[in-house]
Amino acid sequence: MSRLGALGAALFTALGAVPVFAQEIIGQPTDWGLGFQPAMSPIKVQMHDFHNMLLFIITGIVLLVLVLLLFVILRFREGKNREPSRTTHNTLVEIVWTTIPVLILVIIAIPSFRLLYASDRVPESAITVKATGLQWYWNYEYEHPELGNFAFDSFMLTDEEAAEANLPRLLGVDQEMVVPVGTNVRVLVTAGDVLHAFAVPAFGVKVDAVPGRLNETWFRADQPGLYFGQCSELCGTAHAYMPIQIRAVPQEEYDAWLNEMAEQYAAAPAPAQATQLADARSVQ
Ligand SMILES: [Cu+2]
Repeated sequence: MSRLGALGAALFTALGAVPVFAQEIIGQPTDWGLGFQPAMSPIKVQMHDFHNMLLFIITGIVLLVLVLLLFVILRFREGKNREPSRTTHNTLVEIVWTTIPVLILVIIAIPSFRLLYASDRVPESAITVKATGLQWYWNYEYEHPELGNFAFDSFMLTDEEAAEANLPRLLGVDQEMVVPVGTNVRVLVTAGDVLHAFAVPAFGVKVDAVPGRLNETWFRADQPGLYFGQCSELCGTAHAYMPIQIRAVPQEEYDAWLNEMAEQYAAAPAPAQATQLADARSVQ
C-alpha cells in the first residue's frame, strides 16, 4: 500500500468509518473515502503511482503560479512602481514558457502510454473467463475442457438477501466470479444486448462490453478477498443493479470451486441467453 493509502486507511480507522462487513471485503467504496480503493493488482498499483505523480506535478505548478502572483502583486504595486515599464517582448521568457510546459507534457505522456499499453497487453494467463453483460446481470463462462466448460448467471441480491449474506447492499450477488489469487486472469468481455462495461476498481479494470465484439483485459488479484465492481456504461433502467462480485481464493479452494461448479453447471445447456442473442445478432 502506498504511504498515502496507509495514511487514508489510518484516518478512516480513526473516524470509525471502517465498513461493517466481513473483513475479507477489500474492493468496495468506504464511507468518507477519499482517493482510490486499495490497489490489488499490478496495473492498479501503477495507476496509483501515475495518479500520485500527476498530483505532485500539479501541486508544483499551483505553488509556482502562486509565488509568481504574490511576487508581481508586491513588487509592482502602485506605491513601489510609479513608472510602469513599457516592455512588451522578451524572447528568452517566451521560449522558456513554451518549452517548459511542453517538457512537462512529455514527462506525463511517457508513463501514461506505458501504463496504457501495460493494461491493454494481456500477459500469459492461466485462466480465461468470459464475462457477458446482459440487461441486467452478468454471465461468466469458464473454459475448462477437462471438466466440461461451464457458465452461470450472476444476479444482484435484494437488500434483505444482501443483509442476510453479510454482503454490501447493491453490490452483493447470488453467484460470484471466483479466481485464484496471484494468477493472471484474462477476461474476455462482451455483451448480449446493449453496451455494458466490466469495471472493478481495485484491479484497475474497466472495459466496454459490446454486443458482437470481444474485448480483452486482465488482472491479477494480489490478496485473497472479495472485490466489487459495477457495470459502467449506461445500459437501461437497471444499469445500477448489475454489480460484479469477484472472490480471490488460494489455488486449492479455486480447484474445489471449479469442480463444484462444473458438476452443477457443465451439464446445463450452454450459456443460455448470451450465446443465443450473440448468434442471433451475428446472423442479422
Ligand atoms: Cu450494464
